Amino acid sequence: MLTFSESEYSNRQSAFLGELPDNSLVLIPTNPKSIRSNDTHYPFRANSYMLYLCGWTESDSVWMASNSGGEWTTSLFVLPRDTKSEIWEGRRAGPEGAARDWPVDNAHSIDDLDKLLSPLLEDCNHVFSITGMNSKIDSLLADCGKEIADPKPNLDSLRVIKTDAEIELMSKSAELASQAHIQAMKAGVPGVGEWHLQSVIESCFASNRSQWAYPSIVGGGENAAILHYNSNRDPVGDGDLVLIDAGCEVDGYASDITRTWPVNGRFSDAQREIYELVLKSQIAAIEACQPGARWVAFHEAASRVIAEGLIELGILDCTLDEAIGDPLEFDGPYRNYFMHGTGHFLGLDVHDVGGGRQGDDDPGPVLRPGMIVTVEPGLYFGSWRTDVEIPERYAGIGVRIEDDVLITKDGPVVLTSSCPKEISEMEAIIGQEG
Ligand SMILES: [Mn+2]
Repeated sequence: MLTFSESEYSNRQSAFLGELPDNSLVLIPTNPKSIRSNDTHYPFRANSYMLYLCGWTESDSVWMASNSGGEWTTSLFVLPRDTKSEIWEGRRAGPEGAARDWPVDNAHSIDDLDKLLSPLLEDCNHVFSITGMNSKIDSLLADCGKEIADPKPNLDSLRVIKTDAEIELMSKSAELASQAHIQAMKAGVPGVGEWHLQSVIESCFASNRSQWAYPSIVGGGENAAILHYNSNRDPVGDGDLVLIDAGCEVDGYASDITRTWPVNGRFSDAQREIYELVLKSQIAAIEACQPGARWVAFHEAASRVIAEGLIELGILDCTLDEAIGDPLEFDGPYRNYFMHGTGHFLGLDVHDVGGGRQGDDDPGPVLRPGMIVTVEPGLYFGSWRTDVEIPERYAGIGVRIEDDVLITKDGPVVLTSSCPKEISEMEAIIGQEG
């Protein structure tokens, strides 16, 4: 089943292929299946370029386009029908189904790839392929004696601007993740297991025909100050905050939300001071997500508020300029407690294409309508840390707040706005289950 209309895919294909020279051959392979243990595989998920160009979700496949005759012809090479394999592994569309129901001109068995590819490879002047994804394709291309160009820059510049149909799907993904976080807040109670909150979140995903977009992070107490904590095996004590960074995938499109709240339903004074500061910085960063703004603008907005706040709370004893550091690098001592970027692109990949890693020297793109970014400042005071002085009042606190934001010509639109983040809103629903 195609996620979008045929015309959505053909528009994407024409926009991509229209920029390539005559006599080109393009090969986009899927990623291989990977083994989890012995003969058990991780669930297969087709790579996002394949999903973007034609919505094909089966493994062991290649999307191909060639314009040797002037016009572009697109093909899928897929696993052939095979009753014995299908009994064990599931039904296949096969080349007949692929040609009939997917947005390509024709389709073939993957077993015929070598045979059909070699004359095309010989005749074409330019070869484009994503290498490093499929070793079989890589070795086929290595033998052809031609330079292999990377099509990702062309594809990424298209993928980074979402179409109306993509925005609609991503809004659904954002709304489902918002509801899942609300369910988790309702299940909050002193002593609740991180794993239990994880199950509430992921059950909400699964019961809505979705799944996680990345392993859910549920960190209580000190675990909230570990950025990629996801063992989720500790109980969350009375008086502790829990940080939940969890998002789902709807028809391939990710959402990515973080909320931090006290499992007993009441923020302590110290927790409130840190939380309000992170929230203020997050709201300032969202406001900075304006069309035409430089990529780093929202990181700078968040950083400035955080640096000011750390001085006001007495955590940093210096001037604002000193706290921020180099005015281009933003590398001052506020980074001791806010050590990641303020956001990333979001789409088919949770850390989507389009460039712009914040916190290093990539100047990144300019924000444009149709882009979707996350905005997620945080502050972390892990008491075990030895790299920096941890203020006693805040020791053990970790807070991050993350929303998904669509850039429009009229400014930022928060797609995850139905997920509460004001203290009073959250305190009213924590533990209200049943
Ligand atoms: Mn994120």
